[in-house]
Amino acid sequence: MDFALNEEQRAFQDSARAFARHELAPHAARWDADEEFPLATIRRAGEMGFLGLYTPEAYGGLELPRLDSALVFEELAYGCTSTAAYLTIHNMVSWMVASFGSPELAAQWVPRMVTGEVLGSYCLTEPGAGSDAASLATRAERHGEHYLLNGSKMFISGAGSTEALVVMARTGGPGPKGISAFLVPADSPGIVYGKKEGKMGWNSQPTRAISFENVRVPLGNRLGEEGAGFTFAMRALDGGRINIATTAVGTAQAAFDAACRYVGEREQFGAPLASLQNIQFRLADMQTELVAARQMVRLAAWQLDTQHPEASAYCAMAKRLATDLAFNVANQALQCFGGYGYLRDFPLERHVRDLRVHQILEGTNDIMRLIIARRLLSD
Ligand code: FAD
Ligand code: 2MC
Repeated sequence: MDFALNEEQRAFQDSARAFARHELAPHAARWDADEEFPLATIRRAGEMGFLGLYTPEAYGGLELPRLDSALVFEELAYGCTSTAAYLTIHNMVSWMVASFGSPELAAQWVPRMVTGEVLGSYCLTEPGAGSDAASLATRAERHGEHYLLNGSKMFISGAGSTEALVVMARTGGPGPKGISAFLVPADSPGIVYGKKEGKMGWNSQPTRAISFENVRVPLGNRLGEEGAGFTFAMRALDGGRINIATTAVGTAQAAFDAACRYVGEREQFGAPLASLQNIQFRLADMQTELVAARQMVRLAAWQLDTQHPEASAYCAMAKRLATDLAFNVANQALQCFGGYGYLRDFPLERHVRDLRVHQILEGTNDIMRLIIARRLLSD
């Protein structure tokens, strides 16, 4: 067993770190305040390969293992959590189209997704179907050579600024087996986007509801067979949960590093805060939690790469643990800053706001517990 990263992994990490420091970090506070979706920067991320990290090489992606991809996403989140998180969703979408779409559909869309010419959104959640995703009600009725899509989606990341929607919709009866997945061009007639949601964090990417009214979707835009869509959506989320976990770790590391610098400089009672044992112990716990979270994420990513039968449960464990620990680390880092941590002049409050949603989306941490418990009680 070797925990060291190899030369190639370190090289990817270094290039992501440089991109995060130069292209993301200097602008993250402004993107947050102005709620700006940084399209030009996202396209530059495409030039670096970050829009197709685990997308097959056949369609222009890097086809990296999930472990290597997680290293890159962690570094990108160090620079801007919200932008890095959108990049992970885009990667998940392009991977779905490449993996489950017909070769013709994949060849038509995926190479443009890898460059950033086409950006993607993942559309599972509905107003009435959040955690219970298999109860979704959006319908796709077949009419000859196309489907007619009707229904609505909620909380869709990137919506209104993306070109490709992967939509899970019902083609059959109730439950997961009645669900199919489709690639829907985002400008199709009959699609209406809701207002940009006002959010606590993740402000450099828009989130909107989408409604579909008699949207024509060609038969060839279905991913795989009818009824396979829910399994595709869940398989995508296994990797997605690693991504949400690793971006949480990268953000918590940024908060931790800022706290370490601050307590060395800030003096109270005639000495730097770092000389106080309670501050030292707080930092020691934060560092321990960061290492534990990171290692759990890498273990889950390795399980997914090796198609381990326990991989889905480990992805859920990694997401639950890393997002809870990362939120705690960032919150403790904010505490080290005292009142200054609460000011927008410092990045701590943004880190805490951004991290909060990692405990909610791509399956709440309660749903992660449900997945883990079902697995451990199943044998
Ligand atoms: P609910 O399912 O109503 O849950 C409410 C509470 O009840 C939670 O605490 C939950 O843990 C708990 N709960 C529910 N069921 C159980 C249970 N069986 N056992 C124990 N506790 C339970 N979705 C997409 O499809 N695409 C996106 O791009 C996307 N982006 C998002 C971006 C943001 C900023 C946000 C906030 C959400 C996004 N989502 C997206 C939706 C997200 O995945 C859902 O919000 C999430 O899955 C929870 O669903 P819900 O909000 O309906 O909560
Ligand atoms: N990989 C492959 N197949 C899977 C799977 C996985 N990880 N998870 C489930 N399946 C299959 C499962 O095997 C079953 O098929 P079969 O009967 O043939 O064995 C089928 O899918 C149904 O699974 P369940 O019986 O577990 O379905 P149930 O409805 O009981 O629970 C649950 C599913 C709760 C795990 C799922 O609804 C879930 O993950 N909910 C959370 C929703 C969520 O994560 N939303 C995220 C939206 S995206 C987002 O937030 C973004 C920011 C992008």
